[in-house]
Amino acid sequence: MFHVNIATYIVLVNIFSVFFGYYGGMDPVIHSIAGGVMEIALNRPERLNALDEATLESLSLALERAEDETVRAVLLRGEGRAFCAGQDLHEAAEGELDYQEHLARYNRVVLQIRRLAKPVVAAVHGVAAGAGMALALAADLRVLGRETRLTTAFARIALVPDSGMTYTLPRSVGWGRAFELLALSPDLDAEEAQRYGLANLVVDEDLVFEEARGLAARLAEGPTRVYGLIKHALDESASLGLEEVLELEARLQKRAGEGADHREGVRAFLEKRAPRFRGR
Ligand code: LHQ
Repeated sequence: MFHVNIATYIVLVNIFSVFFGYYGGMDPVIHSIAGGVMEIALNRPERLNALDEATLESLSLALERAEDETVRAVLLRGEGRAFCAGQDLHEAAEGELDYQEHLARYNRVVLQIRRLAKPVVAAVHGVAAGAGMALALAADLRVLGRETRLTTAFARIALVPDSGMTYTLPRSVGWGRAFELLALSPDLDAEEAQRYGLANLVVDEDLVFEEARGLAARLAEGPTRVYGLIKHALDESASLGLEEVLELEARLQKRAGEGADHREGVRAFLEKRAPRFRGR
């Protein structure tokens, strides 16, 4: 009887560990912090990191944590062979999604990335499609692999662009190209993406994470508070006239000028040494 119980116990423990290992280990977004960089990875490789409700909620939570002052730069990437294939079409096919309501989750994430007062680097390998491409465009810098493809994808399934794509895309590629990329949804290779200003850096496919980590680490050692102000200035300038932009720049310059990093930058210049910025 005792042996039966032990055996039953072992079987139950195994079932539980498989169950919790599966669900616990399948967190749709994983994140870690090291050296001032928060690395956030979409973690649904079997679906090319397609975004469903749970993934978007989890991504939003990770981005909330990125506001912590110990985080000075963020790296966004995907597990498996792709960055992100956009909305999970299995979830969409279930027919229970109210798209307008669901988009509130995307909108929150996009605004979190844009309003995060520190740089966000997207390490885009494999493919980025639909809202996955929009996420990459919401980041401040993009590192692509030579084999990486970008496609807007929305019109392929008769949808309009979302997740800020009609804002970010024409600002990079220009008005004339934007309609073409949104309506015809070609596969853009990394070289074209770079020509259109959509890629900051194109590297060998297997070096995407390494190069993006290097870039994020370098940013994390920079004047990160000022990076946040640059980001804010660029975003605001999109909807302002020249006079307002000039006033905004003056206000932000006052804030930058009062920062410890500015004092350190000037001191380092005069002392002919490298500055040690602390993001203050
Ligand atoms: C996927 C997906 C995917 C699920 C690949 N979902 N499984 C917002 C809110 C509300 C409503 C709707 O939309 C939006 C925003 C959007 O993002 S709309 C745009 C949605 N995304 C797409 O339309 C892209 C769909 N995917 C593709 O076109 C291709 O998979 C790409 C070009 C991304 C990659 O192609 P391949 O490298 O040839 O890979 P694959 O097609 O063989 O995919 C591999 C697996 O991943 C496959 O599963 P399986 O079980 O057959 O191996 C796909 O079903 C799955 N997968 N994308 N979005």
